Amino acid sequence: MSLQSGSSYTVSVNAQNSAGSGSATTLLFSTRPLPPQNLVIANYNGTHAVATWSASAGAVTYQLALILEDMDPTSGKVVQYVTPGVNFPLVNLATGIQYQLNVSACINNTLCGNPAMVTFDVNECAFISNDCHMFANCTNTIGSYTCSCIHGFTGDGKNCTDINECTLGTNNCHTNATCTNTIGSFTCSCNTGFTGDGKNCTDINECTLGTDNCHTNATCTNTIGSFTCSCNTGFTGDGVNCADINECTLGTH
Ligand SMILES: [Ca+2]
Ligand SMILES: [Ca+2]
Repeated sequence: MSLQSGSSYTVSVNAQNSAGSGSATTLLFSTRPLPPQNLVIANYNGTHAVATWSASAGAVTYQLALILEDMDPTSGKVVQYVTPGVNFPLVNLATGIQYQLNVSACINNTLCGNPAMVTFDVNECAFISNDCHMFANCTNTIGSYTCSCIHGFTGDGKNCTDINECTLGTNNCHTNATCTNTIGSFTCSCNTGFTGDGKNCTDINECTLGTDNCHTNATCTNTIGSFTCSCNTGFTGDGVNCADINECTLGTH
């Protein structure tokens, strides 16, 4: 004979012999319900939450036990029996505590099945003020929380200061670029005479681009990062200004 959990049964027994049947003896009994399924803490809002679960077959009431951090089952405080109930509000939760909620399905308030269990705590990172720095990430942990500085900042999470990547040399600016520190990061810009995104900088050929200022009668020579001008044969000057040499006057003809 197979029995279902969370069910009530009646068994009648009577003895028989050739002379007939005796009076029946009746036994009433019930089987314990299975643990509730899908027990979760939902609608979390700071120090308030709602425990929800799926109904157990045969359950008339549910027994809730809220167990605190030390996890000693004997410290579990029976919250109450809820009827019929597949949810229960949890209020005035305290920070810094790990909670365990046990929910058992009961046929009556004394015949309860094994509990479903869920652990939870107050999420200090949401809804609750915490002392993580404005440039830190807050991570909830069971019973507490941690703070860690975000990328580009250094510190213990309660205090975070900008990392100067330019003076520390932890930037990836090109050799021919200038690093500028910013709050949380840095920028790279190619130096004069170079072009690129600051991470890669290549020489500008001012001579072929025609952006040089060499004189009409001078020859432009590209250099890495700059260029030079030199007056052509027959002219004198610094390359930017070239004057004709009067070979007749100078007697160099
Ligand atoms: Ca920085
Ligand atoms: Ca150049």
